[in-house]
Amino acid sequence: MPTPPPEPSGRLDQLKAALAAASAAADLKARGRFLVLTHRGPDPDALGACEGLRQLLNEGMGYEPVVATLGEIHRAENIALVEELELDLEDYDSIDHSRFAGVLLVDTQPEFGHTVVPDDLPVVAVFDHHVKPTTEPEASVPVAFSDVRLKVGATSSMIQGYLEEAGLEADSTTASALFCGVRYDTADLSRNATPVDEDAYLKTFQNADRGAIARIAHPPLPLNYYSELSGALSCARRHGPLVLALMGQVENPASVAEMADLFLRMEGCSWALVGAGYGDEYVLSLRTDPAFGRAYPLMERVLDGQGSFGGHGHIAGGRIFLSDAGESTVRATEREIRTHALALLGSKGEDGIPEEGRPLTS
Ligand SMILES: [Mn+2]
Repeated sequence: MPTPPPEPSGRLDQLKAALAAASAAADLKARGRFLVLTHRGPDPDALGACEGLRQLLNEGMGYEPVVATLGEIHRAENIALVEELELDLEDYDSIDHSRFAGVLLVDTQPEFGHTVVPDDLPVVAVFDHHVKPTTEPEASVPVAFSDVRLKVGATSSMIQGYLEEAGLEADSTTASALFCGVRYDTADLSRNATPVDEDAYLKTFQNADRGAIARIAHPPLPLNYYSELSGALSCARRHGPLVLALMGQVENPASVAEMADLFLRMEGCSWALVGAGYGDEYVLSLRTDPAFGRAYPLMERVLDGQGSFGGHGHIAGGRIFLSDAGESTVRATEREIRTHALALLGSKGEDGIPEEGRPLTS
């Protein structure tokens, strides 16, 4: 049964009770063992929250947690985070479910499109800060303990709160991972940040490995980053406040978010939408200027019922499954996205913008 949102001070006790009940109900060999999962292709906030739960469950409660991830990690910062901190991540696809009493899910919710939860294990706890898309089905997975705080900037901040409530100080690896989670989801507390995030950012920084977090912030970049940057610069078009770049097929899907971040920094850009085909998926990133509004409703209208998406504040990501990876399918998808994005401009009263937009370079 889903529980109502807990009172601030009661969360840790409710979580402990849910874990104890799940452990007691499990087979002998699975007792005390929990699987910590997040969304596909985890970002720093997801990884930070996983590491925080690892320490909370292990040191704070004497359980054996295993963190497992699904999907490749592409973004250079995220790869650097895993490597610099030597995170112990198992591959979701090779997990033996019978070893576990239940699942804890962070930075996502069971019904989200980019998330897989085993159907043979109970979901004991969910920690998240994302809005549930209206296109997702009604909650169908029962969750014993649910902590979803839409205003909080990072799930890592929420998990730091649990560590503190349990009287634990994050160790260097955990603190570094949590700090990166808060840092990247809130752009160093400059967006979507609440007092919970400020507190977590400052406290985790004290125990973080400063050399590691500096190297994570400036990771080595693969060669394809530069070729995709070149491609994005030539296909990007300015449509009044919108910078739209639909890049065709890419080698590295992380380029999509990279370029969206880069374009949003352009003077006069209030929102940036970047998309590219990667295998049989079309990947999208949308960023908005804080003064302009939230990213999530825009992404919902750009997708217009297709694919899946998620987001919070000024960041949204989406994906559409393609019937094939061929160029004509990618082009057709891009035409549709472009039409939807430009229709949004119209509805915001931006007249006089040429239909084809303006290139960045003449
Ligand atoms: Mn997050």
